[in-house]
Amino acid sequence: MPGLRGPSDYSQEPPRHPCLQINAKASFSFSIIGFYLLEPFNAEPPRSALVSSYVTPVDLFYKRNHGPIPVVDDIERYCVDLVGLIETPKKLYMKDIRALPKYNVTATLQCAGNRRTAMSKTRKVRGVGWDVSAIGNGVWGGAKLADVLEIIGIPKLTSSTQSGGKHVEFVSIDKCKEENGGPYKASIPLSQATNPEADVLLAYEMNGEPLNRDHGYPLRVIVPGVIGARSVKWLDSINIIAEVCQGFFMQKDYKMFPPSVDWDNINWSTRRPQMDFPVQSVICSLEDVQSIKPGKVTIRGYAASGGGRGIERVDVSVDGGKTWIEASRFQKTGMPYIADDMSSDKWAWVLFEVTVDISHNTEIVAKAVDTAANVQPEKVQDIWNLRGILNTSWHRVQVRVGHSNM
Ligand SMILES: Nc1nc2c(c(=O)[nH]1)N[C@H]1C(S)=C(S)[C@@H](COP(=O)(O)O)O[C@H]1N2
Ligand SMILES: [Mo]
Repeated sequence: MPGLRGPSDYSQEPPRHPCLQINAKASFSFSIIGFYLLEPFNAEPPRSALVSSYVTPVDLFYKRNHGPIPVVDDIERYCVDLVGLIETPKKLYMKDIRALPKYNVTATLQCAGNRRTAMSKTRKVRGVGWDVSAIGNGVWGGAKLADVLEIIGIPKLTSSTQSGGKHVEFVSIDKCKEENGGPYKASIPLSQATNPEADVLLAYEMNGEPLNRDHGYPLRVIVPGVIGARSVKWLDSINIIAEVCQGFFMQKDYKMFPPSVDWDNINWSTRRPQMDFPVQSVICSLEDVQSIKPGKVTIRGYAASGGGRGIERVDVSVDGGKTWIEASRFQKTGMPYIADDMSSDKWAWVLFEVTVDISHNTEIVAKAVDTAANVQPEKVQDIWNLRGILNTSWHRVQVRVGHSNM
């Protein structure tokens, strides 16, 4: 959109919740307007906040950026350009997008770098360090991309257009150093974009409120079941293209490499861009090393899988993985969670809970199984990769039991 570009410095960042743990290099600069960040704002809530509610409050939702937060102050002028391999390019204004049927989709967004810090402890990786909270569950309100694409003459369930369009590229307003000052971008297959059941949204609401600046105001893409990197914020244009997007974040980042590949022998073109996220679970009611009193302890956490797969089971061990007990799973209170059932939110995480008796120092472990019977890998070493993505290894916490006379 002409004349609408993100700021190139961090002097216009929005206010943020003081509970968030900032993971960017926390360097600041001073100007007449005060102190401001020199790096993209990357922050996550304390893990205990994640299990306090099924829907993550907006101010506690993790924030992952690659540049300054854009300023869109003239919403009347804001529009999305639909361009590329289509007959007639079109501009869609907010009123056009709001005129389409509105859907509310409950979907979990997870950064591919979630739990990276734990992976880098076995062997160094490159990337922003995240603990276990680069994930959140939101209710996203907006138009379906499948309905938007129909406006430009691409019918539902199309995998290829007559002019050879096979992918849908989302281009943002922001400016990123990885793109040499250009915008963040990503693409998804046209077949997914035009499938109404894939629930890909152009969202203008988060948890029933207008999207805020940190999360993509005025409009962002939500690609349910896929790593967060493909859910482009601050949408500027939608480009119908023949090949997968050639941007940095599709081609030189967010790809899964085997442990044998390091920075001296990497060939980026040998791997595809990561899309669905694998099965994951994390204990959130205990810190990595936690002191507790002996007796009954309730262990709580989240489990999620990509591609719309439900969570079939969450196993918890209180003896470092020798024996397991099954945790109970829930989404909405008063309604039993049944994996892959119509009554469950297919794109959303499942919270789990189990009460155990603990009398001595031990390691507590969680692992989940999804409806395709995929299981989390035991050891982080086996899935180590140089970018430190998709750490879905068994989640472990150490408990130190303090007795009353201590
Ligand atoms: N325009 C734009 N979109 C973006 C990003 C970005 O830096 N710029 N980061 C991506 C990544 S890596 C993630 S994990 C999610 C994070 O979304 P959130 O900040 O709303 O939690 O946004 C994605 N969309
Ligand atoms: Mo991410």
